[in-house]
Amino acid sequence: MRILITGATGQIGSELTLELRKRYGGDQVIAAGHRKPASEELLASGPFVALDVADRNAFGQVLREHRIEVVYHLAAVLSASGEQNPQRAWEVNVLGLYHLLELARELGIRQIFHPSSIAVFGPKTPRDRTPQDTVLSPTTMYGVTKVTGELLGEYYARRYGVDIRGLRYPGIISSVTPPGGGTTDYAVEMFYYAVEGKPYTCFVGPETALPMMYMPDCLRSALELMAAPAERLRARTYNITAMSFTAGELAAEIRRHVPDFRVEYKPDFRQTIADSWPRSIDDSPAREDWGWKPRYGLAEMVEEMLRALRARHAAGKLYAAEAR
Ligand code: AKB
Repeated sequence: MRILITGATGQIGSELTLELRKRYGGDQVIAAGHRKPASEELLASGPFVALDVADRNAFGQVLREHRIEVVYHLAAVLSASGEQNPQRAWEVNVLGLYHLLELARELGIRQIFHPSSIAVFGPKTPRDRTPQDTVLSPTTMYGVTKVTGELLGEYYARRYGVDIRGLRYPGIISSVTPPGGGTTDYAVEMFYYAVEGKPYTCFVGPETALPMMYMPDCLRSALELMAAPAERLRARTYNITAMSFTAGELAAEIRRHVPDFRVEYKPDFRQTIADSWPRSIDDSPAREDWGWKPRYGLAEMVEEMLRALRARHAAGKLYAAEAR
């Protein structure tokens, strides 16, 4: 199976690339990104190509040259960056997907994974245990692009038989590549500061609750959805979650392991974005249709995050500033 991962240098892409290379072999999995990977392992374990997904010719060339059959299309501008540059968010998130869908029908790409986000929801959506089928009326450009992406995918599936599948990811927490430009990034940054022994200034208030997921669950959910028999799937894009906590609860859980960790709260424009998103998600359709079940809750995730980041810190390979 020849696989392409766009956004391969990003938070999810960098780990998904390594996982897919373990399963299918390094040469079968092509990593594509708009910048050179920071990780030596990513460069050493298989091919890397530079790609701007908004450039249709370049996208087509990569798909043809590498005889790609399956695409994990992770390239995206996230919510906070999207508010700084909404035009670029549209180009990458919508135009990039549109090019891929057109190329998929032309070249007969077998399967596409395209993540969506809790950002498809907005202030008019019920905020607790937000259901799968509900109001999709986001107030961020990122949310607008993700709703558009879901609808485009459904159209191409119905009209042209493209097998595209997606998940509405919550905030993803990981210890390898820091996220960039998201509203949920504080939930990763906090760990870096705690491990470095530095106080952290959090850009949302302590009462802000959002749904979250630890990276191993995030990777497994994508791979399980892609492997699910098509006839079991009632939706193209599923709600998915693992846990929900407030920023204050996360700080308190970290403090159980790092007692002198200090957090100051200074909400900025990202507070408004967080306030427009669900506090918790109902992912029962994913559980019923393809057996989704998270393995990590808050306590297990915090323990593992601290263990992984402390090891990097001890090896001199961790800088709190890199998480910002
Ligand atoms: C963001 O904060 O923008 C992302 C997301 C929830 O999609 N992490």
